[in-house]
Amino acid sequence: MWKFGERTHFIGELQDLPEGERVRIAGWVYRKSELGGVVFIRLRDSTGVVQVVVKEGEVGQDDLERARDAGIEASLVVEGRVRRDPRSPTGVELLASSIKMVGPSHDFPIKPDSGEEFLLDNRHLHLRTTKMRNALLIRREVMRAVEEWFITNGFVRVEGPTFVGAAVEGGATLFEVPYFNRKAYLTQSSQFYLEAAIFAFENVYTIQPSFRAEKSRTRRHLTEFWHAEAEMAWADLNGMMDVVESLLKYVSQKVVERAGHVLEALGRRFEPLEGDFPRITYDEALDIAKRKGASIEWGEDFGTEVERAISLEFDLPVFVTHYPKQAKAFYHKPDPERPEVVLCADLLAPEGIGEIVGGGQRIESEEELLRRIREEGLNPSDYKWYIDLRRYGSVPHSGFGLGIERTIRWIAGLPHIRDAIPFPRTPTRLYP
Ligand code: NSS
Repeated sequence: MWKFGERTHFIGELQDLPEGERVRIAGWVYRKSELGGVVFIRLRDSTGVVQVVVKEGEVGQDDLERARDAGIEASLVVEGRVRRDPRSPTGVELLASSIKMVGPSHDFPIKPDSGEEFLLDNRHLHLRTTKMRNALLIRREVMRAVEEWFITNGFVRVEGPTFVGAAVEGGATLFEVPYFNRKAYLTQSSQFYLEAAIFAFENVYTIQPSFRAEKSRTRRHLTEFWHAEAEMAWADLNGMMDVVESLLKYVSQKVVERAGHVLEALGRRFEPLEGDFPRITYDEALDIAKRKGASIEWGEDFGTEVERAISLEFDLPVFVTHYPKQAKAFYHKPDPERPEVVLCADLLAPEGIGEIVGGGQRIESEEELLRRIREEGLNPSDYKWYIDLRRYGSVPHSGFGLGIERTIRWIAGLPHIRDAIPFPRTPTRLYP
C-alpha cells in the first residue's frame, strides 16, 4: 500500500515487528482512557487499531498533556517503541516517545447510542465507524469481483450517458431535469446503449449509477443505485441466465475468499454459492405464492412480499422466467410458443431478499418492436434510434441488470439497502 506522510509503518504492520523496534505511526483516536497518570490511546488507521501507552518519563510533559487533551477522532502522529504484549488482540502495543497533534477533534457527535436518523444525517462522519467501514469493504469486494468476472470473460466495458431522452423502464419512475430549453431525464438503465454496442463488441457491460424516482420508502429501493448491466449478441434467455449464474458464483466465492473476516465481523454467515440455481416459471412461482396465502392474480408483477415468500422456498438464488407480457417492459421478446408471456428472468436472492437481477431476451424484429411500443401506448418517435438497431443486421440478443446495493445487502446481511452505499439517496434524503 502507498505510504504518505511521516509514518514509517501502518498499524497493521506492527504485529510483525520485534520488541523494541522504533516506529512512527499516524491515525485517529478511537478510544482513550487514563489510569494512574498513564494515558492509553487506541489509535486507528485504515489497517487496524493499536494501543498507545503514553507515560511520564517516556514522553515530555507537553506530549503527555497533548495526549490527555486529544478527543475522540483527533488525528495524531505518534513515535515510539513496539512492545510485545500477549494481552493485546494483535500481540503488540506502542510505548510512545513523542506525540504530535495534527487535527484536534472536540465532541465527536457519533456515540454508541446514536439513533438511525442522526447517523444518516451524519453519514459523512459515520463512514469511519467499524460498522460502516465493514459494509463498505464488502461493497469494494463485490464491485471488484463483478468487474473482474466481466474482464476475464472478455466483455468490453461501454458506458451509457446519464442524461437521456426517453424511458427504458416506464415513465412513472423518471427523473426529469431541465436540459437547456428541453427536457432530459436521468437514466434508469444503460440497456439500450449496451444493445447498440453489441454490434461492435458482441459481449458488453457497464457498472454505473441508474436513477429511479421511486416514491416507495422500502428497505430495497434507492433513488440512485449502482447498476451492473450486460448485453450479449446471439444469446438467448438460457444463455443470459448462465452468465448471471456464473457471475454470482464468482462474486460469492471472491467476497468470501478476500473478505471472509469482514463478513464475520458483521456477524454474517455466508458461504460461496454452489450447485445449479433453480429456474422456475412465473406460473410455478404464482402457485407457490398462492399456496402461501398471497392474494395475487395471474398477470400482476410480484411485489416485495410475494418475492419474499417465493425466495424463502429456496436455499439458492432462484430464476423466475416467463412473466406475463403486461407485467414487463415493452422490449422483452414474447415467447413464440406462448405470446402472452415474455422470455424474461428475474433472479430472486434467498432469505427473503427478493429480486436482485432483471433481464431477458430482447425483441430483434423491427415489426414486432413497433407493435409492442404501440401496444403500450408509447410514441415510436421517442425510440427512433433503438428501433433503427433492428434494421442493420439485427441478431437475437439478451441481457440483464444487477442491482449492486441489493447484492451487497444480501451478501453482507445488512438490514437496509442504504447501508450498502456510502451516501444513500432516497425520496427524503439528499444530505449529506
Ligand atoms: O428494472 S430492472 O429490473 N431491469 C432493468 O433496468 C433492465 N433494463 C436491466 C437490463 O436488462 N439491462 O432493474 C434491474 C435491477 C433490479 O433487479 C434491482 O436489483 C436493481 O436493478 N434496481 C434497484 N436497486 C435499488 N433501488 C432501486 N430503486 C432499484 N431499481 C432496480
